[in-house]
Amino acid sequence: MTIRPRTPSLFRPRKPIDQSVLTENRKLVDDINRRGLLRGAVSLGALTMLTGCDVSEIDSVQKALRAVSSWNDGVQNAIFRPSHLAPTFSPSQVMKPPRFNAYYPIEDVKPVDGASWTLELAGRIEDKRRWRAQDVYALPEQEIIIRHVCVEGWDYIGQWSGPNLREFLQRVGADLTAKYVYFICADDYTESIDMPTALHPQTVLATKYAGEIIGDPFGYPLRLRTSTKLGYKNAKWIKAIEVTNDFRETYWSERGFNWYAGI
Ligand SMILES: Nc1nc2c(c(=O)[nH]1)N[C@H]1C(S)=C(S)[C@@H](COP(=O)(O)O)O[C@H]1N2
Ligand SMILES: [Mo]
Repeated sequence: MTIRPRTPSLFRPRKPIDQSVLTENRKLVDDINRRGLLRGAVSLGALTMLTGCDVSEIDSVQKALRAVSSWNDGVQNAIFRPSHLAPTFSPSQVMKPPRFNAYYPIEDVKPVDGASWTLELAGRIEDKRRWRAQDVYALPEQEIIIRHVCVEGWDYIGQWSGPNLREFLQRVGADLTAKYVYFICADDYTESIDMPTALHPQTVLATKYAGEIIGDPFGYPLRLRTSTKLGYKNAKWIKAIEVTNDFRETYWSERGFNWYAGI
């Protein structure tokens, strides 16, 4: 965003901007409101105050919204406590089966064949040998009973187990000083998380739900489960993991949702 001095309005043709521009950018506005980034709700006035930008043009409104949303990625990252544990729950609170969500309905889930599936490793990883499902399933498991929070406004308690991501990354010789871990999924979905989140003690490559191998709709044979990120960061049907310093947009960040997505 360029911050430019205000031109006196006399010399500038002024198209009146109304709140409809905020409706058009609903995802960004919702994201900013949900995380309480502005005192009160998003308004054109509040955006001008916060960014110091002239938000009287449609373009700059969108830029200001993006700036507020991504500015917060840095802030969220700065206050992230790497080993602070998210609340956990008891087995009696676990919802069975879990609640399904994806960017398409459950009928359109294309099950992954576990027998032919292999996990590809890419980027800053020393040992890039592919993993078969039985080898991933033979690794030591960790169980977490945590709350899943979807931006759509619902949540549930889930019981997930599988190899701890930090241990897995160490085992394959990943560069733990790299910035991001990307997940490429069988359904053309992509997600990535920052390294501190990947190394968080409650971040798991989940293979089981409530003690049983996860069902097809929930990401069989391998999906991510974090305790500190919104639902959409938890990639299902993982087919490749890449460790990298290069930022790339992901499925939802391309569509205006906040990339950091902390809860
Ligand atoms: N591969 C893939 N992973 C995905 C999604 C998706 O569409 N594809 N949707 C995300 C969203 S928005 C949510 S809320 C959770 C839902 O996980 P669940 O079905 O296990 O509750 O998966 C996330 N991971
Ligand atoms: Mo979600």
